[in-house]
Amino acid sequence: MLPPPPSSRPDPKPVFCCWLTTTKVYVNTRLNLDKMETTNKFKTDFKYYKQKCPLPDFSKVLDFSNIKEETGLKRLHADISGKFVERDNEEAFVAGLMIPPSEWVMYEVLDKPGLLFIKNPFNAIGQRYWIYRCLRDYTRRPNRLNIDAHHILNKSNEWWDSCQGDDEHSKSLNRKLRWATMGYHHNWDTKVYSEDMKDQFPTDLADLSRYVGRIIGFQDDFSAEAAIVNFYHFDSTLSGHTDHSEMNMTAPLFSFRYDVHFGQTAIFLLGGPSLDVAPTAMYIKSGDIVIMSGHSRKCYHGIPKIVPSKEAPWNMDNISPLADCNFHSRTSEENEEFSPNPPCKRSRVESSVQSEIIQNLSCEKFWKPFCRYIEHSRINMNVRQVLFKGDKALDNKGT
Ligand SMILES: O=C(O)CCC(=O)C(=O)O
Repeated sequence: MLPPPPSSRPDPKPVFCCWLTTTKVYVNTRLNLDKMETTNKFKTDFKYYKQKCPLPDFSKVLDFSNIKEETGLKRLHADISGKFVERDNEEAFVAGLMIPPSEWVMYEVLDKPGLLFIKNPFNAIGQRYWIYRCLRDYTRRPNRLNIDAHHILNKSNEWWDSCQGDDEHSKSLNRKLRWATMGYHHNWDTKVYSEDMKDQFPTDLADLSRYVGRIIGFQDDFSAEAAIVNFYHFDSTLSGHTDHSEMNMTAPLFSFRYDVHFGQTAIFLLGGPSLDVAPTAMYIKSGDIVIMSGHSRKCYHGIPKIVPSKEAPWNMDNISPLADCNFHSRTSEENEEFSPNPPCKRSRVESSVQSEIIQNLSCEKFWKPFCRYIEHSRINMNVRQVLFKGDKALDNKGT
């Protein structure tokens, strides 16, 4: 089951609450306590990587940007033959934000079957595009945010616009955002998706998901229906948890979730189906894509630490600043069209969105506030399928 929203997550984290409750019973029996600790290997490693003093030894953390020998890993190759064709404009657009699939560096982690890792396939503009979408657009209504419950934004204000000032209120608002949900909204209380808590899924993200899925050989089997965007700062963690909400978990081998990451580097732990399996620690860096499918889909995972990124791949290619930085700012009518959940006029809206954002993102002045955010933060977009293939809707109303 997914943990409660990061902002409301107490410390110690919920996944370990039963452990704490149980230890109370054994509090005077050191032997039993030790036994409990050694069986919860996930927790032990989580605490280890989280600790500040002394700093943990990171030398055992799997670093996909520095693979010396591929022991324990299987190199994968893009499925660019046969079924893969750039069929329509949307795909061409997604492809324009990435390096060619034949150059993607991809691995499966052998002792975590189904865990696939794609080493940053985005170009710098691609990174900027998704960072912009997550911050500026995916945080707009009707998407849901953790801060909705705090009632600190009035109805006519959006989060990104409201946290651009240099005053304390803006800065605090900026740090308070921890998640946004899209499509079928995750219900943090019941963990059950419902037709009542659903908005349209952004088409560009659905296209990206389909494109990545097809390249790794899932063909058209994945339909993006729910997403959580997580926002992390250097002191943020995400406790160990498993995913239970997606209906397809009843057939987990056919379920996959894929995560795209931007900004600062995370230490990601992936354990087993129970907490007594020691997790593998790996770095996830800006642009990396992680796919949890098959066996790994049911495994405990969490983020004990965010560490500063050594590079800034969102600035790295030769982004030629536009001769004139006269970027187009939208009128309120255009903003309607620019909604993260565009209505049916899909192609027209999507293509107008692309060129405008992409053009603007080459301008350093336009990019600056987004750059300022990402220099101290990490964004994770995780995308899931909720419905069984062929189904059009859930049969519950979620009440
Ligand atoms: O931030 C990440 O990499 C993982 C996020 C996650 O596991 C979740 O939202 O369930």
